[in-house]
Order: sequence, then C-alpha cells, then structure tokens
Amino acid sequence: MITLYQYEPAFGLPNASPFCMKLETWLRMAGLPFEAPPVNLRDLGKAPKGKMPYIEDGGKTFADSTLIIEHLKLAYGDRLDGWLSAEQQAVALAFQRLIEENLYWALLHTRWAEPAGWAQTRVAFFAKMPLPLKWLVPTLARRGLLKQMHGHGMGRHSEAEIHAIGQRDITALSDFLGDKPYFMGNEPCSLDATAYAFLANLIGPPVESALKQHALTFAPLPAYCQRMRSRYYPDAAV
Ligand SMILES: N[C@@H](CCC(=O)N[C@@H](CS)C(=O)NCC(=O)O)C(=O)O
Repeated sequence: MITLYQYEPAFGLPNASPFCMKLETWLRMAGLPFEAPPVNLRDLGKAPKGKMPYIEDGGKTFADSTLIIEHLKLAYGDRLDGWLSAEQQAVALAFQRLIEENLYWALLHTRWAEPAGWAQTRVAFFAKMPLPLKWLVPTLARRGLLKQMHGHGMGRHSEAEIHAIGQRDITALSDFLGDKPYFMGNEPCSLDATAYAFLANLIGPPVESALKQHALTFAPLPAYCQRMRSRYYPDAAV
C-alpha cells in the first residue's frame, strides 16, 4: 500500500498545498490505492527533502510530486499519459512547468506576502496549533516563505508586477484549455492533476487576490475545476 504524507486539508480544499493536492489527485486519477495518515506542519522535518508531499512505497521513501509520479509510473504502469504523442507530452510538460515553477510563486505571494491573504493563511494553517507555537510558528514560517520567494526571484518584483506575471499565466491556461474538457483533450492526463490542484487552490480559498479575480473572469477555469472535482472527489464538499 502506498502511504501518502501531506498536509491536513485547509481552505475547504482537499489540500491547501497545491503540490500535495496534485499528487493526491494523480493517485485518484490513476486508481492507485493509498492511505494518508494525518500529518501536521511539525512533521515537515521527517520529509526527505524538507517539503510535502512524500510517500512510502514498498519500504522506500520518495519525495517530490513529479519524481514520485515518475516512480509510480515505473512501478505500476503509465495509466494516464500513454495516449499522448511526443508533441503533446512536450506541451503538457511546458504547461506543468509554467504552473509549478512560475504561477506557484505568484500564488504564494497572494497567500504569504499580501496582508489580506496572510490574514486568511495564518488562520487556515496555524489556528489549531497549541500555544506558544501558534504565536511563533506563523511568523517564522512566513519569514521562511518570503525568503524562498526572494531566492526564486518572484519575491523581488513589485506586487503589481507579480499580479501581471500570474495573470498572464492564467490567461494562457484558459486560452489553451478553451472548450476542451481536459487540458490535453477529451481525456485527462497527468497535466490535469497539476492544473486542477493549482487552479482550485487559486479559485477556491477565501483569499480575494488579483489572481483569483482574474481566473474567475474566464468561465472555462471554474467549470474545469468543477468537472475535475466531480470526477475525482465526488465525496468532497468543495
Ligand atoms: N517540487 C516539490 C515542491 C513541494 C513544495 O514546494 N511543497 C511545499 C508546500 S506546497 C512545502 O512543503 N513547503 C515547505 C517549505 O518549503 O518549508 C514537489 O513537486 O513536491
């Protein structure tokens, strides 16, 4: 049995970490059984690369959602992407990178840097912590995230520049999705695990950001999230 280690649900989403939600969605899409014991922020120290998600499978530990998916494809077969041509795989990879390596950092800015987003994030992620952790951990976590954003480069831009960068990515996603049911056509593939996880994290939480407002101007994006949710999380309330 695959054991998935990820954050607890927050913001009314299966997971408020888009990378955790990506992997759980992918497991559901591939139909691979898994268990997900409760893990909290303090267990991050056990993660092999210091980030969530990670898994245990066959007595071994694997970290990083993309590397985990590569392992699972080798171990259990490629159940989702076999129908993609080499050209389609290249496009899917480019969109995956756009979402995970660029849009993600703009999303982080709305949650951790912008005062209105931080007020929501602080409550959603840390309210259940016991004192005195509840006083200390949010400030330290925020400082760490802001440092990562600066290191990546996104955090060096002005807020207006970050919004414009994220909005261009969102427009590209909506233009490419168009009226297709899934990103690469009539059937879902691994890119949809990423796209759904990140778009739901953008649109779903009560963080009223410029990115969320922009995403909601494109009807295909919320409709797509709804489609994915109904298909893969029929039990979820979000
Ligand atoms: N490339 C990694 C990214 C994972 C990641 O950034 N996880 C975040 C949550 S969304 C995390 O655990 N951050 C904790 C930290 O950086 O301290 C993956 O695909 O799994």
